[in-house]
Amino acid sequence: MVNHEGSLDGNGLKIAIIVSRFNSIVTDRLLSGAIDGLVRRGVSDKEIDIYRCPGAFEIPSVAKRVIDTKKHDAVICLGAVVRGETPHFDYVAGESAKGIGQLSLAAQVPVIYSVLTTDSMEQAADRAGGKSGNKGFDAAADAIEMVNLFKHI
Ligand code: INI
Repeated sequence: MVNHEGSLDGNGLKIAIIVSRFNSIVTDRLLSGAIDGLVRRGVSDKEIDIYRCPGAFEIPSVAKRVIDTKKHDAVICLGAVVRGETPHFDYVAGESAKGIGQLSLAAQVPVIYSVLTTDSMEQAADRAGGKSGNKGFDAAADAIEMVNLFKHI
């Protein structure tokens, strides 16, 4: 049996973060968590590029262009889509997830999906440094693990 898995050592890696501004009270916290998670695992803060876009809908188009630069070992996508009274939620959340999913299959580097989709701002805040942890911090670990896993494949 040969077990393949990626380590959580981020030394020497260059990482891109795409973060949307909509619901920035949440996405700013996801960003802080992601940076903290990367730096704590050895990624130099000079090797983190942050790209900001208006909303979660725009994340895939920005991520695609960032991937095309071939400058990064992984791309982390951060956003927060909160269900309101309109069907807009479903379109924005669906297109964002679909676009990021397509990129993750096509790209040669890991693309990490950390776009919160919640019914309320409270639920989103819980996942962005509140009682359910920080999904940005988790995304940092996922990105590093996936980079190191890809090296084994
Ligand atoms: N964008 C988000 O990131 N989160 C949301 O909750 C949201 N809602 O609810 O509308 C949202 N809308 C904006 C969208 O992402 C685009 O920026 C906009 O439609 C312009 O293309």
